[in-house]
Amino acid sequence: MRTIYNDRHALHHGKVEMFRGELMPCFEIPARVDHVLRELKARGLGAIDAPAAFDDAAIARVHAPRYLDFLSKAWDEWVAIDPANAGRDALPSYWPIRTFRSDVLPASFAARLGLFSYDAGSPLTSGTWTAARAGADCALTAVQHVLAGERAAFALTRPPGHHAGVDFFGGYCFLNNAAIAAQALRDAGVERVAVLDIDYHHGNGTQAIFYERADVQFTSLHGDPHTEYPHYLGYADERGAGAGAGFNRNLPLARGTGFAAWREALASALRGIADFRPGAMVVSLGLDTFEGDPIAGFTLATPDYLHIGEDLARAGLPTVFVFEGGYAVAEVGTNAVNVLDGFMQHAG
Ligand code: SP5
Ligand code: ZN
Repeated sequence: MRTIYNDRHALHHGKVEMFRGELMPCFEIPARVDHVLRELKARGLGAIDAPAAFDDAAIARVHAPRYLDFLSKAWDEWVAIDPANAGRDALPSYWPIRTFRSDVLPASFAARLGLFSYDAGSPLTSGTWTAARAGADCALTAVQHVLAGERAAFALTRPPGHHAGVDFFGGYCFLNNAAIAAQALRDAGVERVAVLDIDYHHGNGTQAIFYERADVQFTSLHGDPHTEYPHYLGYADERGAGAGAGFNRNLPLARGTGFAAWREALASALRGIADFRPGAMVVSLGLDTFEGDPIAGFTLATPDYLHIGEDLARAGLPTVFVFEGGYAVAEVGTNAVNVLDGFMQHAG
């Protein structure tokens, strides 16, 4: 399987995130991708290519113009407030929740930082825009290879994407690479696209982007949002709305769920995807379902990821894999490549 990779991911390197009233070191760090890259090379999984450069049009198919405008200039605005900010990450401290206005773009940078985000765990850094933008190029390049007839391709990129919505960042995510890939497949003429999200956390951004659409089906296996981040979306009764009614499916699982129950849920998810008869599938590949993950609660073990790849291959669909979460840094490479390796062994 071909991997699309660019080292610009490392330009996004947050220092701290807010947790229990304290700033603690970020979990989402460049070394995550370095480990996956090393494992891909060690196991000779396939070519590792640089992405092609795409203009902003494919990204603007998913994200709002005022959000892209904000993100692309945010770092310069942050440093303009105070030159000392060059040595600090930008983290929001207030947000316009219910009863506040979101139509006004305040002059204050801090106010706009809150308007376009939903948590204090996703630092914006000097290289965030460049890294996220290169990541979207990786996803779009992976799409091109699949459109050209390759069975599958892997966008190895960070920051991750599935928590980012049309006009907000959060959950370490800034541009929704999986959604951008799915939309690109649609725009290239694939009539129905399935997005399968197997990150530990519900892909609230991806769900929201496609919630009222019948042409992109979203299915997610994740920790029960009653107890797990992102808490405010991802419940089983969210089935889509309007034209999209019936095209959204959430399979929340209790903290502590092991591979047997998780794999049954995956089988159910794949049956729903088969019923949709998609022309292609985008997999949001999070590895934070691993038993050793520091911020998640499932108990999947390293060999289980080979079986996940096998099950995904048996869906028989042209597949774009997009790297998402997974914070057990020493093991994330083996776990990710196990999925891809298991897939290729059964891709037929
Ligand atoms: C892409 C992705 O996996 N994003 C996850 C974002 C989760 N952010 C909030 C995590 C809060 C849990 N912190 C637990 C610290 C345990 N010491
Ligand atoms: Zn996650």
